[in-house]
Amino acid sequence: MSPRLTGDESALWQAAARVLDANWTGAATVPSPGLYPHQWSWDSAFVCMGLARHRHERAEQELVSLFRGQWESGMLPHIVFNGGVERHAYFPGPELWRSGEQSRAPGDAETSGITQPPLHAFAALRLYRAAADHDRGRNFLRAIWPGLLAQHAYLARHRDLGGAGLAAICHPWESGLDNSPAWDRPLAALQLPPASYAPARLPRALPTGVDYDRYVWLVTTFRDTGYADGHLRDDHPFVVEDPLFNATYLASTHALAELAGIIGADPEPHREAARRIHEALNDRLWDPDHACFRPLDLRTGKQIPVATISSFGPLLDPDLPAAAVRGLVDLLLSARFAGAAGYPVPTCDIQAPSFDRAAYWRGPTWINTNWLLWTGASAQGLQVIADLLYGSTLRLIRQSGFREYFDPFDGTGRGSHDFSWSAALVLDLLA
Ligand code: 9YW
Repeated sequence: MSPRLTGDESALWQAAARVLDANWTGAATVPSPGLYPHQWSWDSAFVCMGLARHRHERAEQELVSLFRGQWESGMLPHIVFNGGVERHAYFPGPELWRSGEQSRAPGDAETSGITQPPLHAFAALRLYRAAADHDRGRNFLRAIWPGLLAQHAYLARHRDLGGAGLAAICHPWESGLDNSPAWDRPLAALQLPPASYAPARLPRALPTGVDYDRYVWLVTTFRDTGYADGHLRDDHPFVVEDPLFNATYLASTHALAELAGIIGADPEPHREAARRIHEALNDRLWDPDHACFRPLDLRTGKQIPVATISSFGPLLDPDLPAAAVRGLVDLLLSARFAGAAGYPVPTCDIQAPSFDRAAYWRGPTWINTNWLLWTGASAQGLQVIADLLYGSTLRLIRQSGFREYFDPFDGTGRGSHDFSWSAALVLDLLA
């Protein structure tokens, strides 16, 4: 069902809906059929926000399929593999993760062994709000509630490695921003054994070579402990508190409090959890000298200096102090992030030596991060910024289609075509 739209918007809506229909497997949506033939966790949350506007039942199914991959510990894996796809269609596939050997992993689905930004309670709340039938919506929430609670309990119990209330990531892939320059330092500090990994054939324009060696080594190191929580706490060499990951954690924790109210559960524990995350986010990841948020490397105890798109994540915090809002707005509108008039936000500071306009999360602009900033700016009452993000994000799609990512200076489309979250979030923007 499409909302009342102009002719041009209606054509865009139909095109976005066609992409999502084509990428639907019958149980879930793949990010891109050729490149990513499985189900990814934060992709599904974004897809759910779009499907909520288009095919409500499918949006519910999307989340249900994802939570089928949830581990006994509550860990929601970043990939749920599609058993119907040829085993070598994607690397790293189930053979790297070996979830089948883990008693805590589900018996009927192969998955990865790490997680991704926890946007799912936030998505479930938006899904409920978009529901035509609220009784039905409430029933769905009751069904998905235990999975959401377990996901958050896992993060609080097993990922609060700094002890202050934030969730730490143990792999760049957990951030969703795989090759962000933010991870260069902690990756460079890893001591890899010689020839730990023979590079596989990578049929994709993704980070390769030395980065991939490090990514894969981090996985095998964790996997070979049986994905032990104690290993993450005591030994794992990559442990970082990331602003964007924790901003989604906070937004979803607030959403849990609201969802609790809707289904008749107690919202107070979630409000309390949100207060704790908010405080830790602002105490630990805010850099007052540079007026922006930065990841904290728990192995060195130092903040990571480069400013990236993640620095703006805390705009999702409804209680963000006014000084932080001002600092982020100044940075966003400065030549470091608003270098190209008419195009939305690059994923890395344009003036940083590591910026690369063509390289994935090292510079290009992405629909999902623009959407998160748009959502945050709208919630902060930053209407002019929200409108700028809205217009420039739709401009990318009108100019170049539903591409995976875009050149931040001229809007050229890059990566895969018909990318699911690009289409889904357009539906949400237009609705
Ligand atoms: C990979 C699926 C995923 C996203 C990540 C993105 C990329 C997969 O694709 O990672 O092979 O590196 O970085 O955010 O969830 O769209």
